[in-house]
Amino acid sequence: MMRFFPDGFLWGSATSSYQIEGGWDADGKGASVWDAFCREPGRVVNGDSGDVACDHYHRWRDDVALMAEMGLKVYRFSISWPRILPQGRGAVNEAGVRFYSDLIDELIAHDIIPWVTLYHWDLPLALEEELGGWLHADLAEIFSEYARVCFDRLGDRVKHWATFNEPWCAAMLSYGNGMLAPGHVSNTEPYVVAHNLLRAHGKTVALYRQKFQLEQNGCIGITNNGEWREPLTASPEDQAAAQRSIEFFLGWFADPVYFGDYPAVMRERLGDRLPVFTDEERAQLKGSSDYFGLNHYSTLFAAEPSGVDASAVAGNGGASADQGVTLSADESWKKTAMGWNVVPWGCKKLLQWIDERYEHPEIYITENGSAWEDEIHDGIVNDTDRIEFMQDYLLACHEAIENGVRLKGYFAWSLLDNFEWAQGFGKRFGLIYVDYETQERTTKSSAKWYRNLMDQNAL
Ligand code: GBH
Repeated sequence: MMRFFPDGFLWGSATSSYQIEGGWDADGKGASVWDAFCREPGRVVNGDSGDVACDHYHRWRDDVALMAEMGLKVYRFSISWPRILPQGRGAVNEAGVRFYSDLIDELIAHDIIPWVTLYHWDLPLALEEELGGWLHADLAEIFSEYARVCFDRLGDRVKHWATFNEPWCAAMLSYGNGMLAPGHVSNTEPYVVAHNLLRAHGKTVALYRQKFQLEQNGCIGITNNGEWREPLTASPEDQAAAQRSIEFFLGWFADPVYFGDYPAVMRERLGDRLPVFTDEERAQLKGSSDYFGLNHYSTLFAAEPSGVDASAVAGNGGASADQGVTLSADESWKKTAMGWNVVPWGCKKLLQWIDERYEHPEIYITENGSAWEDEIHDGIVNDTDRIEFMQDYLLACHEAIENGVRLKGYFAWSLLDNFEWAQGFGKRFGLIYVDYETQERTTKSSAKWYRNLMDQNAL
């Protein structure tokens, strides 16, 4: 049986600047917090860094040719802020603008839609050193000025913008458990950082809508990461725990964007640690996304804590313990090389949860994918686990669509194997295999499978 996706469904693949570009100090680029973080011993597995990564900064033309060969309709990538503004503000680095401008032209020449994220975690180091990064309230204004440069110089051709990729990670993993740059550990900072990220988002969307949208005729939104939390049992306590967990995760960022404020349960549990929006900020935030961008990877069970020390539970320590939920996995679930559970039905349930809570928005899955122990033999990477993963997650997406969810596109993470943050180059998510010694690219079996799917618009 062929399962068709709706007409005009946007098939794509995604990357981010620091993970693939390299050229870390090329042509006037400033340093980012990741350039500094990778140089701190012990931060990244194997001492890896994105100094060279996939050398996409120099190989972009060939990479676009590979995308065209794959039949991609959309390419989602991010702009490196310090490539455009080496100090984070002030003088524009023309070579940096030219890089993205040329890339965009090349994509359009190949009929590939550029889907551009303004921030995928590579904050200019100067802003970290001078202001303390996202802890500083001025970052909202400073970010929107950077965005203005991008709209102004690239918005004639870019019709799909996202302000932030996964603000949850940028707050919780960068300032909560220290896994991502700048590596802070705190149970107060994530809430301040999240607040400033949201303020920056609201301000930037307002700017785009007032000064650019009418003329440029594009859309703008935000991409949040959300994992499904399934109640461990049917008890009301476990059901409430699962709901609370999703509100602390996805609702933290999506509620302000759709309703203008944080979930009530966060206010109850966090009290003064949760900052308060001004009336103007609330008004700016409410309705500030033209689409619901979702990155989705996995699922866990959620339960009301029963022991004394709920915070000791794996994956739920530090500031994450504020939600008061015990997370667990089913031992029978298949796990990826990241240790994440493969639970396709969780994807369907999450899509339906979003559809219901946020009043039926247009949703794009801006990332979904998996890492496996890919190996190349005689020029072939036979990544059947990845094909199975995509197939099963897309089946779940298709079921959600049949149930009325307005899912409009799906972007596979990732186009290329790349720098997997604190995990370095050891984890491979790509549809295309990268040999980091020679920079040779090899199309995996999954890319061929995906091309066929995109061509048919059916599973
Ligand atoms: C994304 O982050 C990033 O946008 C991208 O840069 C990165 O390379 C890619 O994914 C792969 O990591 O066990 O249910 O709690 C994903 C971040 C993924 C954070 C899954 C938390 C835990 C799943 N997350 N995750 S769960």
